[in-house]
Amino acid sequence: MKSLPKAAALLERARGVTPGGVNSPVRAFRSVGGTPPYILRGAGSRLFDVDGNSYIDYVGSWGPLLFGHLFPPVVEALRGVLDVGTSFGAPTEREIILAEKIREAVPSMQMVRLVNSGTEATMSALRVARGFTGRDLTVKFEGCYHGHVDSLLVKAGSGIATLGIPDTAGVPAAFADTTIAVPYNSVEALEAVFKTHGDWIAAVIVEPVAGNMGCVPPAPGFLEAMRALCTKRAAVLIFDEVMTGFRLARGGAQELYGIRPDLTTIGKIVGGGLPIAAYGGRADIMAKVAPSGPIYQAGTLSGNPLAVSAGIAMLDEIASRGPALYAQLEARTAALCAGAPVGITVNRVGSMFTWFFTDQPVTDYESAKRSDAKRFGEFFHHMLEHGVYLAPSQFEAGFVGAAHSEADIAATADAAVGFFT
Ligand code: HOZ
Repeated sequence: MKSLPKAAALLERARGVTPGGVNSPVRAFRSVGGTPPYILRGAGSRLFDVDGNSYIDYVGSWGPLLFGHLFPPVVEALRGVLDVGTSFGAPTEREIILAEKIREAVPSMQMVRLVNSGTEATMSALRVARGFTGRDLTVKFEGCYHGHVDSLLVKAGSGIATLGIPDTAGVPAAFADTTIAVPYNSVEALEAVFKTHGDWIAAVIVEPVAGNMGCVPPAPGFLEAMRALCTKRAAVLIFDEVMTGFRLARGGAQELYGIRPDLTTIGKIVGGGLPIAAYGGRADIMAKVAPSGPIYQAGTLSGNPLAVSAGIAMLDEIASRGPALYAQLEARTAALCAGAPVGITVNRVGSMFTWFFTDQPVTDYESAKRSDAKRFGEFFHHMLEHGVYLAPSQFEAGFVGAAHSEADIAATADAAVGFFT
């Protein structure tokens, strides 16, 4: 394992003041062991740590950095805001501009509400679905993660899967009981749940391409069947596109697969590294949100000028690069994932990818869990030693961005081949 003496000292210090020494659990490297590098700065596709190492970064702040670190248009937009004020808690024209740009890219989001994190977006979307339908139950999929919303921490992926936490302490049973979790990609299981509970289901929430159990694509027909069932039983279909939004296509997974959800949550790329997210969808549903309607949701920093300006810069860049951006991401990620050896299953959709340490197909949470965690840990540390920064968990997706050069990709593929041979 890489020796990181300065990081080790910082981690020790951090443990005295923060639980586990980190502000989000997966960062602690618990499932892979060793010490997390402490980051000094980023530039383009690279991270630089306090121990003098540099890494090609495939975490990209867990997804937002589609154009890499310190992307000049975002930096410039932020500088502009610093001259006028960083938070007003009052309406600004910028918020309208961003909401209009979101709607232009994702037409199903007819009305948009800006919030501060993906968790807030999914929490709010669920409340809106319940308020709109007058029903209480939510259907989610095992291994999907929708932030740390009480009722959505049932059979969740990401850190919950990484740390193997079965039931999160502090979530009242009454909240967890409002959620039914079914296997990802199982139309049969979804039909069965609707058969039994259809009259009480407010919403089905899904990562249309799962990223929080590693990357798991939807099987052909899965999203279509979900859409049809929700329409038939008047349940609200929520696409959690916090990870896939603006990543798999300008219009997200819903554009890629041609499915129109009722509500959508977005985050990550829409802030380019600043804390912002949004939920939105059908105008008749969103009209129920306060102050237009009776469903309450609010936030002091919602729509704050820094995050909104970064978002505008990101969406302008995405629009101006057009389909060529996604063609480039597709080609680079395909090159990275080509030539996986026997015994490894590579899942990839666009620029999201995961190397699973199993020779069996990974189509849901159960098959993802069959991956050899010990071998993944060895691979992870091999890559780190070779200057490649991957997510420290088998249950997270990797992200290629527009800042990754062909040389970055070739160096990363070489490092991986070095492990496998
Ligand atoms: N749950 C996040 C990724 N799926 C990780 C958040 C973080 O550690 O920053």
